[in-house]
Amino acid sequence: MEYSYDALEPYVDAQTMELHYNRHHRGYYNNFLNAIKGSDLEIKTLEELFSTVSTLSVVIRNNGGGYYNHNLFWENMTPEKTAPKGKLLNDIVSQFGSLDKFKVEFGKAASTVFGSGWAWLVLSSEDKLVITSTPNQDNPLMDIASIKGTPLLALDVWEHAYYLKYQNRRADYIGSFWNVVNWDVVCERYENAKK
Ligand code: MN3
Repeated sequence: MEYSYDALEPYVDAQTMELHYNRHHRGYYNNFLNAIKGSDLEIKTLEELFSTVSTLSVVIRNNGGGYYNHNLFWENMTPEKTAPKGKLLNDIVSQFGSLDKFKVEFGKAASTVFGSGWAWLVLSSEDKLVITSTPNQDNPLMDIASIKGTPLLALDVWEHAYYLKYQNRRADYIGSFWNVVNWDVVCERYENAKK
């Protein structure tokens, strides 16, 4: 992580960040490394592994996904104030009507995940911006995902991501998320995905 545990206060509290990064994220990482240790999966990229995840063990799917998803999530947040711009902003407006409408749609996807999971903005294989969600630690790069694409923005809606500060008010956590989104990173991912 490129910022301190308290950097996203008051939107994401320091205690949540520390537990989330140090315990949850580290747990996925260690379990993933143990699961692939000594196998030919060690030399594969996570993207390669996700593309055939349906043939692999559920331990690899859950922990490889957990490791990868959290890396994206830390990276697409920042204490700096950023805003979408350029091609990404144009395409959000042309596909969702406005940035606010996009936020409403994304929020709906995040709030309707039943139980634990993630909300995503992806660039789909049809070259469209698509909002989707996945259960558990699945992600849109996985062959089992109902909507596949390149992840541009990830939001963790597991209770461990918000319960200490927001308790059961997931909608408030989702609303706060917009204050800490690193749009520079999202724009960069979009440009790279378009290449
Ligand atoms: Mn998490």
